[in-house]
Amino acid sequence: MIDKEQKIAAFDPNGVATNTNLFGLPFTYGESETVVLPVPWEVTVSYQSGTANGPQAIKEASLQVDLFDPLLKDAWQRGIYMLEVSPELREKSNALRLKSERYLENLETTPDQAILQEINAGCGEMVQWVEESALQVLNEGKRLALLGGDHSTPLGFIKALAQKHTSFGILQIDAHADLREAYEGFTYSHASIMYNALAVKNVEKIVQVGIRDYCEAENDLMQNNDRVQAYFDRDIKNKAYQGHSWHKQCQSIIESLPEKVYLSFDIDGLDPKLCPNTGTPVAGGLEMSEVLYLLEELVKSGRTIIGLDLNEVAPGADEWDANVGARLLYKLCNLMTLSHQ
Ligand SMILES: [Mn+2]
Repeated sequence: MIDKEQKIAAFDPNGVATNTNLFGLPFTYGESETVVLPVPWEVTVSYQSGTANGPQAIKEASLQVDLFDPLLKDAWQRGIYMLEVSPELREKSNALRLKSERYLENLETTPDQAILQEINAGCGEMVQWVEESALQVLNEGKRLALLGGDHSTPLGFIKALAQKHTSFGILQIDAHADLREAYEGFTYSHASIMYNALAVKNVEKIVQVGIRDYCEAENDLMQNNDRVQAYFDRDIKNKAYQGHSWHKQCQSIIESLPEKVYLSFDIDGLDPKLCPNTGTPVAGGLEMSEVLYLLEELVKSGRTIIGLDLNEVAPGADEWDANVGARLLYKLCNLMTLSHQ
């Protein structure tokens, strides 16, 4: 049995991947500082499906990601280990998704309350499973990145973090506000994740960036709730057109956040050219370089990323979304590590 030091000595970070682990890294769970929890779940997806395939597709695409990170010396040596995709969870998502489609077909006429209850109970079990899985990893002193699935998946993780931290903020990158109360009747809808996060009292503040698709009720909530602060895509772009630098805009976004930050990254916050197959794409949005700059500045400010999720990545036929998702995941994990130094 060779130990981690021997694996590091034997591994060529400049060569092609020689195994099928996430990012082709040679380490076990025990040898890795960061753990990726895949949650292949898409029960309440509204438009395009496929996000449950995200974790597996990202894992496959991750073999192409170069391991050098100019910000974090020998980043790969820290170890990032992806847990197995749970086939039971995946099957449960598929079964409930079929029911959800049938329920939505009759939503305007005769919605089936029994099916709705069953879906809500099943989603509640997923939230519970994520909370328990996350706690197990956190209790071993590791950092955790959750990989969705749709945007309903991180609620259990946020609840787990609330057991570890009395107060923290959420930085949400997203096209949507996700502040709907039980969207379409679904308590744990992807469109309700931040509404549900507000029920966790340790969540001191939710700072939203890139928002460009939201309803009037969500707008009211954003305007009237001190715990929610939105940086709309329109305002970000307008300020840029008027000569305000992205650097300055990033500083005010970061100043809105407390010291401890949970990052919830919905890939649809990016320009949809980077994620054309995501569940609910919206024109506009952020460039990869803009988002990474924001996060680098966040880390530079001294704030700590206590956990993160990347969700709504659906691979599509050409795997482009998974390619973007894999590179993004590597950067996010490294930034989280950097924020703990
Ligand atoms: Mn979202």
